[in-house]
Amino acid sequence: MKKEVFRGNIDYFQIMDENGNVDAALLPQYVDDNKILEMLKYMVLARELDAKALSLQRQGRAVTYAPLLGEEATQVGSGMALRREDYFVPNFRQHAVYLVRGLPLDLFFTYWRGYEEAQKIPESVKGLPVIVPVSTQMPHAAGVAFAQKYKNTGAAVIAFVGDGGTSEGDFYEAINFAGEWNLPLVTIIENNSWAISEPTKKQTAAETLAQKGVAAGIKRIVQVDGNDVIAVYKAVKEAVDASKDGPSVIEALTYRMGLHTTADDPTKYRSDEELEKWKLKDPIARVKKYLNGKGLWDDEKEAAFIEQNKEMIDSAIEKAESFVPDPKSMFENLYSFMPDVLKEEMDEAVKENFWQGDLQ
Ligand SMILES: Cc1ncc(C[n+]2csc(CCOP(=O)(O)OP(=O)(O)O)c2C)c(N)n1
Ligand SMILES: [Mg+2]
Repeated sequence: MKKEVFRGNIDYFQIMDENGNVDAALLPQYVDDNKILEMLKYMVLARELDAKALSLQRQGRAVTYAPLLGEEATQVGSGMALRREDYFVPNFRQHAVYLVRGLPLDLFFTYWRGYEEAQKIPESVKGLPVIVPVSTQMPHAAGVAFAQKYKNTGAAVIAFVGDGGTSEGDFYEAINFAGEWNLPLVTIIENNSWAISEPTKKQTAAETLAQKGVAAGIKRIVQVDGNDVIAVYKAVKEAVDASKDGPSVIEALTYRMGLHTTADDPTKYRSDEELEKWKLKDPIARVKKYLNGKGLWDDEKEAAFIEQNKEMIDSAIEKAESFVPDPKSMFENLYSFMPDVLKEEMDEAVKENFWQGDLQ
């Protein structure tokens, strides 16, 4: 006897193409021009902040930074699709999600100046701190989603993972757990085509990263143009709305147009032609074309908007740069209670005053 026991498929969709043309059949009713304008403004602001953080690092005023250039649509589209009660779990590149969720900008700059104190994320943001060890955020995200289900809060948890992150055991464990427990977990694979110098096609023999969710028994799986903010918004909104019925996996196809981090030089491993090809798919340019055609945006409006943000950004940087760390926090935040041996080290450090002059 022989019978088919499984068959699956993954759909891809794009709503706004590279030229700003919209597929009217796919455009949801809840996305009007005002919404699209709001999306554009967040993306432009995210790019402005990103450039500023990069420039601060180059001036020695920030530590290693992971730019988001090129990934604005994936992050803004996702962030805007969340409801107030939903949580998000980032890795280390989702600055625009924090932005949309209202993280005070001085905390963004303070963290990237190297101060963990800025990782006490305000409760209203409903986001976990930046997580650098690849994919370790995934089991945490599944745990937060389990808590929502257990407490019956109705909230969804949106977890971000990179293409490289989907090769880690933690990723599979988390989505397997979410599938088995039918958790309100929305996993967004931010496939920016590279994991440092490793291209996505070398990560896996699978045709898509989205299909990894199939093995976890996850029913809602989709691949979207991650440079199309409307497609991302729709995919995440639908996943969030359906989260009470179980988990989703969304693969957003995007491109890291900049550096992996400020410690990286991508010219060593990728071609200019590839970058040029992706510049034509810029997530911001297509929305500008669309809104320009409607008379809602132009270069003048954009210049005024960028200028108008400057004061807010500069005062956030000023606040971040006036932050004076308490070196005791190096010791205090390691354990829920402090072991004696650590306390001895801390007391000695305080007595010796060993950091004076180094940190300020
Ligand atoms: C467990 C672990 N292994 C290795 C690293 C070093 N590392 C930092 S980012 C990165 C690549 C991540 O690629 P991806 O998941 O695609 O995210 P992206 O950086 O492209 O946003 C690696 C290998 C790390 N931080 N953690
Ligand atoms: Mg990547």
